[in-house]
Amino acid sequence: QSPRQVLLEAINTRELEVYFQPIVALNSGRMVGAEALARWRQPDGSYLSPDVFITLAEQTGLTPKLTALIIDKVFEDMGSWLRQHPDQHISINLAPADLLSGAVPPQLSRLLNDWQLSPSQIALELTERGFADPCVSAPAIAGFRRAGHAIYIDDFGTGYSSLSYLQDLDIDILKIDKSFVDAVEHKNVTPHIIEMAKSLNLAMVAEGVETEGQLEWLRRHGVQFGQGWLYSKALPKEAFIQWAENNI
Ligand code: G
Ligand code: G
Ligand code: MN
Ligand code: NA
Repeated sequence: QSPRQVLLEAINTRELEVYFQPIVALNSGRMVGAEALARWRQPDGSYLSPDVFITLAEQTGLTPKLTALIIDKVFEDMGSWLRQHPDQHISINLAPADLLSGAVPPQLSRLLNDWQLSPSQIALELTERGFADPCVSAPAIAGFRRAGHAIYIDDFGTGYSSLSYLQDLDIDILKIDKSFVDAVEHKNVTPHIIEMAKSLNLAMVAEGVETEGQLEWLRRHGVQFGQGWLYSKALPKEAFIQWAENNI
């Protein structure tokens, strides 16, 4: 069997799982939401890195199927919890092919209606790579915004999106890539990234926050939100809900 066939089988049998990593307001330490992260457990019990199978999906045309399963599972796992916590949200990662396919907006609209949830409870994360073709990304983003979803730019600082382009798109939040968070106490690039976000009037989520020192630095520099192992790793549904109950 080819790697593509194995992945397709795992999608069709709904074997892929979703974990949830809390996103926290840095000043209060309170949770504001979570990012949904795909996980694929192998027969030997180990987990294959999403960097591997997300890339495999992108290279073999399986992204729309994979994304549809992840979105289904986000609602299956968290729909009822989101109903009980209307101020909380889950952010879902989309790949460039998801913007092209056009399948995500109707799926979200159907599930939000089934679960009677507000579109503000589902945010969408797009990487800067996702902007490669503005003719595709601009209308897709506009559609999500019209439907009431927030848009997060993932891995901000690692790509090449021009500031004016980001300004034209109706973006809500920039996620500062972990590599810049790692560097805060030693290098000088991160303040520039933060200044860019501020000049665009965008809020920020710092990714990969691991230490109190980083937390202090980020707070001092006006970064509002963060996620990382300092708070919690990505957790399966039950463990996540338990963590959330203690941190809302
Ligand atoms: O945190 P983690 O190691 O699980 O994530 C590795 C990479 O895989 C990250 O860049 C993350 O954005 C990406 N990723 C995780 N889950 C998904 C998903 O459901 N869809 C897409 N497109 N990317 C994902
Ligand atoms: O969507 P994105 O590619 O940004 O996914 C975030 C990735 O970073 C995931 O692989 C997630 O598991 C990982 N991650 C999240 N928090 C931390 C952290 O504090 N430290 C490290 N080393 N990795 C993290
Ligand atoms: Mn992400
Ligand atoms: Na990221």
